[in-house]
Amino acid sequence: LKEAPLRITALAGGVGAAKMLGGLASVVGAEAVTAIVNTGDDVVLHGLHVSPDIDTVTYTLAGANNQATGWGLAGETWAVMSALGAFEGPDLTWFSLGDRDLATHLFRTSRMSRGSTLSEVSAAVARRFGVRARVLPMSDDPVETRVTAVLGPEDAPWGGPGRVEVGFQEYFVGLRHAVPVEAVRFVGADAARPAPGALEALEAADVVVICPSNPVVSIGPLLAVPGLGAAVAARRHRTVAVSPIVAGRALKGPADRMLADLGYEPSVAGVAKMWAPFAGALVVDRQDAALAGEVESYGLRCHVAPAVMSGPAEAAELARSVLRAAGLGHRFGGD
Ligand code: FO1
Repeated sequence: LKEAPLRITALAGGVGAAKMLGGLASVVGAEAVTAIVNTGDDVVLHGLHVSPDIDTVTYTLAGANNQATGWGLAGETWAVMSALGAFEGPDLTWFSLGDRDLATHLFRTSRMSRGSTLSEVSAAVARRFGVRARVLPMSDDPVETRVTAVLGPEDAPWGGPGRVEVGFQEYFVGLRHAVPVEAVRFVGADAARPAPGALEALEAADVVVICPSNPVVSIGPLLAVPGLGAAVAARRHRTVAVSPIVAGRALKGPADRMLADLGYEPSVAGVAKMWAPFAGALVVDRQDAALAGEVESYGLRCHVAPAVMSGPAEAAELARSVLRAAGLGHRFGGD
């Protein structure tokens, strides 16, 4: 009996999720993968709608991403940014937009100004880059992640010194996420509806993967969209999370510091506590093998496997570990 093709739906943020998705696509085929991507990082700059996590996922699945930074396009040129920097007045180049990346934002902004939804534009960008996986925003409605941080005098351009609420990119790029975080909120989440196809993708999935992204600001906004969090929780027995924290540290970005700032434990145990309502299993790196018992005490099966994706082969191996943790190892020639 020819088994139906596997269907994998992944909750994705930026760089770590993009690598995970690349690994999953290489194991089960890109057509079997649906990514539901965070849009809380989206920002309007120079009048252009920029969707960093959607673009990072799309460019990475296309094999077109800048390997050094993890975001933006490979082989980029910066003529527009350098020309923009030549003008007087406040710095307009703090968020680097490459010349070809700008075309994506021009296309997205142009199409949305004529009534296209973010879902429609994201599908068109994926087609243009030859991406066969489905790339869905978490919602077509605006959701804006805003961070309350404690700024120093040197952060005067961002409103410092003192406690200031800034947009996510002001925090992540402008302030280099180098400031303590006091609170995070997702403006608009309560009124946001899941993007078309997102709920169906969660319900139809043989396995739902919570990618190794920042639990607070990359997966958090997605789970805050009414209906999405509940749909993931309802599939808990078929949901596998991959820890973005290895040996107490984030592999990239501020996740460890942000978890600690916000009162969570920056460890696989802290991640297990956060994902307990949503996932039946957590994949942790071998460096955290000693914490497997504690992870399981929170009600998740703990699967110990190499969880640092230093290249495509490691990402594919982690994808196989995720599928094994979901009990689907037999489906792709795994054990
Ligand atoms: N991250 C930076 O640290 N500096 C940048 O100048 C920058 C520009 C940028 C442009 C387009 C894009 O899609 C992503 C970009 N990022 C930059 C990364 C971005 O801030 C993060 O990928 C996410 O928002 C967090 O996952």
